[in-house]
Amino acid sequence: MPDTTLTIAADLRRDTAVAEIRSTIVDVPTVRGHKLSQTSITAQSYVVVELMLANGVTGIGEAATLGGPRWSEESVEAIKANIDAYLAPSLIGHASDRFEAAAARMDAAAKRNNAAKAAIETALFDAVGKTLGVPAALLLGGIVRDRVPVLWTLASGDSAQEVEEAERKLAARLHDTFKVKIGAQSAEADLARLRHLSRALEGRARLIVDVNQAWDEAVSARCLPALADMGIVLVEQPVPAWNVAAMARLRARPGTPPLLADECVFDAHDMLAVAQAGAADAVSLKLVKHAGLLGLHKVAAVAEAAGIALYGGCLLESSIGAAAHLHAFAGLRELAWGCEHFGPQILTDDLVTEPLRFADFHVHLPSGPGLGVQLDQQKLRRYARQ
Ligand code: MUC
Ligand code: MG
Repeated sequence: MPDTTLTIAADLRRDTAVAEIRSTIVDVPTVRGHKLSQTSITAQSYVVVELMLANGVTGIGEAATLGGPRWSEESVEAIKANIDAYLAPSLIGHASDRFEAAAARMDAAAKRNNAAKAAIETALFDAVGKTLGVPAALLLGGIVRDRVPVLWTLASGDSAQEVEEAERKLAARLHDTFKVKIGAQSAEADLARLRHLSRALEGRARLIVDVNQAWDEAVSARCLPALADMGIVLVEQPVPAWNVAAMARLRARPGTPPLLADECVFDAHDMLAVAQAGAADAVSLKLVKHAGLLGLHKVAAVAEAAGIALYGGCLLESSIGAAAHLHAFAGLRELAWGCEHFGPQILTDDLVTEPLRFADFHVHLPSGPGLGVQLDQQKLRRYARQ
């Protein structure tokens, strides 16, 4: 009796070699201005990756940025250039189901460039999942959760408008946790804005803040107790990413709310350093930081080992990138802080045929093989940068 398993595996291997990788820069308008400490946007720019296998199946991925090379060092222009010149060539002919080996090849072809790598690895999981007829989450260890609590970010900078926006999201049963972007104005102005928001929403919603590295240690020491007094339940990246020691000292001060590490944790080594320094209570997991779904799970494993809680982060991805994150989050044993994948809701349009489902304060894992979403070629052409 011939061993058919080996034959099938061999066919799969030959057929699922990477044949072509295509990258497209797109710009999608947002429904309102979105202001952070270091940048302000009225459109989201992405690089959409299409990865074709020898068997004809196409997988998709997305690299998100926020206001050019200002949130991190990557910009869509550089992401496309490095995918086309270095990362895509490193994978042509590679067996697409050899994910870790693919990540090693990309690391040999380019240092960092984590958002670019994440978009390509996402497309690998999508293509292989579609080939095998299984969800990407299954290839990562299986599904623990089919939906994730999802927060909304308030970032117009105008607290009256933000209260109105939060009321609309609460009434629609879409979001009851709100992340407020601060750091673009003075700490005093932000504290006044937060007092207005916390009074207006008291007892009906949870508030967290993201300072996006804008405060130094002295300003943080002065303001963190005031945030706790207002009932802010989590403070994200108050100080610059390099200042892990300050995060640890601030966290040890009485009256400091739980701290969420974002820009200071890109890879598993950063996570270990933050854990050893006792610098965070939680960590924001994002594909653009961890270079892919495998990297995200490695960071999560270090955090879990250190007793650091997990928070499903974003960079305002469309339904492509948000679906990729949901598949990475689906298999985590715990995700104490839910996620912030509101991205598809802040865009005026989406890039997939059927956007993600938001209901009952959750975002739902799309069913179906691979990412469970399909690229809308017409939208890709409409928003492609000429
Ligand atoms: C960040 O720093 O968390 C996440 C939500 C948002 O509005 O900005 C991103 C980036
Ligand atoms: Mg952040």
